[in-house]
Amino acid sequence: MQLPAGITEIPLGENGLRGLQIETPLCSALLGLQGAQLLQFQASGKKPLLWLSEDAVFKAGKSARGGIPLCFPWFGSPAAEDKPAHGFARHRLWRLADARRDGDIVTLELELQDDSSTHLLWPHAFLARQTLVLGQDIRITLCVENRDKVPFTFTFAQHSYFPTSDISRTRVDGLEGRPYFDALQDWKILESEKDGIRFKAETDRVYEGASGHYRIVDEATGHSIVIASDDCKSAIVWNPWTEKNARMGDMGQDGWRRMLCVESGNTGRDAVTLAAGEQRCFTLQLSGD
Ligand code: TA6
Repeated sequence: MQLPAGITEIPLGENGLRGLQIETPLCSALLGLQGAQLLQFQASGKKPLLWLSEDAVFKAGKSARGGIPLCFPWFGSPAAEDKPAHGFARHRLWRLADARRDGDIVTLELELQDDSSTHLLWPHAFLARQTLVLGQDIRITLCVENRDKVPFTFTFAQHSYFPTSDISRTRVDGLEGRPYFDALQDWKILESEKDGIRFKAETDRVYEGASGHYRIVDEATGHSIVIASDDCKSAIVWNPWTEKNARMGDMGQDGWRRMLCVESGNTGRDAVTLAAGEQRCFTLQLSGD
């Protein structure tokens, strides 16, 4: 495919993965073709909007630690031991269906279709399309089409990694007082703080039926990140803190201090059921100041 000016295909790491480097007057970005994973994004004159681990690993079948991995067609750890956590979409090579530039706005469309190997994990015919519109902000839209003869149900999350100067001075607004499932306390249902979420230990919370609109405030610098979606009703808030960071091996030295995940999708009771032939799309907008 002939790529527009400002978009260049480049190698990612040493294991044969490829990516697209985007350089325009509005932004600089890097997209991994494995998983259609936006890895880096920085609008001109602003701070990086996504966090990518200094120890991120680029190899087939493993999603790089950071950016926005897509968890699909399930979020979380499935009951079956032989199935990957967070689905298989982030481990697959997506087809670049289109790359456009309108002025300085870049639009990338990538597709993932079922095949015999995905049927072993999830016995359905589907087409997933991930469209990224990159300008001063990120707009990412996942469309899922049921190409099967029967309905199917899926869950998903855009597993967004964001930077912060100091997690202990970071607040997440928009989930005040809401109930959440605490993944660290056997999914016990607890209530969110009334004055915003702060981080004092490993944090792993799943919210369902939430608003889709949140703000991350870096209180040390005054910078904030706005997360907006009318289609994603679940939110997952995660920081691995010290011990899990050390166990993970690709978080970098003390990476946990400078990142958090506020993920947007539809999980649990927000799961999506599509009739045969039906398609639904889910848009997420990310912006920084
Ligand atoms: O979204 C939070 C979470 O489910 C955590 O429990 C942690 O496992 C994180 O995702 C990262 O998962 P990964 O499979 O990418 O290492």
